[in-house]
Amino acid sequence: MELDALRNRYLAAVLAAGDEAALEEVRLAALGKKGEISAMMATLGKMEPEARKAAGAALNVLKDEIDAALRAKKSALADAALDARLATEWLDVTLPGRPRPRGTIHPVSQVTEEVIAIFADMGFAVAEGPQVESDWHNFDALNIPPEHPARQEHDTFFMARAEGDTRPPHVLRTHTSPVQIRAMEARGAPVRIICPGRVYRMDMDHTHTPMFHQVEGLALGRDISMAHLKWTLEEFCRAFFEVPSVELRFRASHFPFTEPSAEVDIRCSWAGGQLKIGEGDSWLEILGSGMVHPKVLAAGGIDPTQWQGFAFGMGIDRIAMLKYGIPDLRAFFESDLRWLRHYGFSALDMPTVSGGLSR
Ligand code: 2NL
Repeated sequence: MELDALRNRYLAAVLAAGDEAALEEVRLAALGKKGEISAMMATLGKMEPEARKAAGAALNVLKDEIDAALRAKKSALADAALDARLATEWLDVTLPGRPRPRGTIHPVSQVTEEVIAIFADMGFAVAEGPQVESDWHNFDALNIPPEHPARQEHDTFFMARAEGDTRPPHVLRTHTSPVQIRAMEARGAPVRIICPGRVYRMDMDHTHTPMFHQVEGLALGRDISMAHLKWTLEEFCRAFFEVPSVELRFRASHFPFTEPSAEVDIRCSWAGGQLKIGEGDSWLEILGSGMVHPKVLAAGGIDPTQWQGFAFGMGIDRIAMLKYGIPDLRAFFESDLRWLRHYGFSALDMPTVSGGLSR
């Protein structure tokens, strides 16, 4: 009778347990080391052999019964918990996919990477520098003294000066040349670098934007000559425009920072209104270049009696337009998504000289 009451009480408690923790409490109360059934088992030793046999068997049956009920309830609780999770964590796999908006690589970024890949292949490292420059790095060091007309031609943006500060104001760099001055100061010679980046001039019309992109190159050694310049630029143009051969024309020119100086044209054709590089009877100006002026070497801390070399500069936006047939410069900086989708590149097609530049 006593065991029946015990059985009913524990089986009811098992049924009533709402979660695994409650169920574990029931198990401990009944079958735990200090549980009620265990305590009763401990009293068997003091019984007469006949009574012990009967009581022991009954207790074992009861223990097995409660144990079975506990297991059944435990598995029922686990099933219920899984059902509850499945009820909330569902996914309608028949829904149509929602394509995420996908960006593209801007033609300026693409062309910058192409130019870097080509020059890296010829042993040029990339150098970068500040866009707000000292007047000295942007002009004086490049043999452009204060009264030089080139200062006016550059349509410079000047930074605000503190009240009473009489030093020349800093400027938004008008070319990436100051990066090369800094590289000469920091690395000395020999050196082979290219400097791509943003430059600023106060100019705005069909073919000019107040911010545009330039890449300049510098190679200094004991006996680097115009011949090296010519080979380097031919090699660059062949790789960049992806044509088997190019013809360049060097026209005598003038820059304050090079002597001699040359503007470089590339042979092209406009037949049918389509620009074709490398063939035809027209010439297209693509860059400026020359042998670095001794005063510029000296400004960069390099002895012009020991070292010499070439430098060149070109507009990234301009060569991007030529290569990819983009008609309007100003659209480059308008952030028009339709334009960006049309002229942009896939992020997965990083340009390499061996793998192709513009697949
Ligand atoms: C152009 C012409 C040029 C350079 C840039 C340069 C830099 C140093 C020393 C000497 Cl540190 N020269 N740069 C030389 C010749 C031409 O750019 O038409 N750029 C768009």
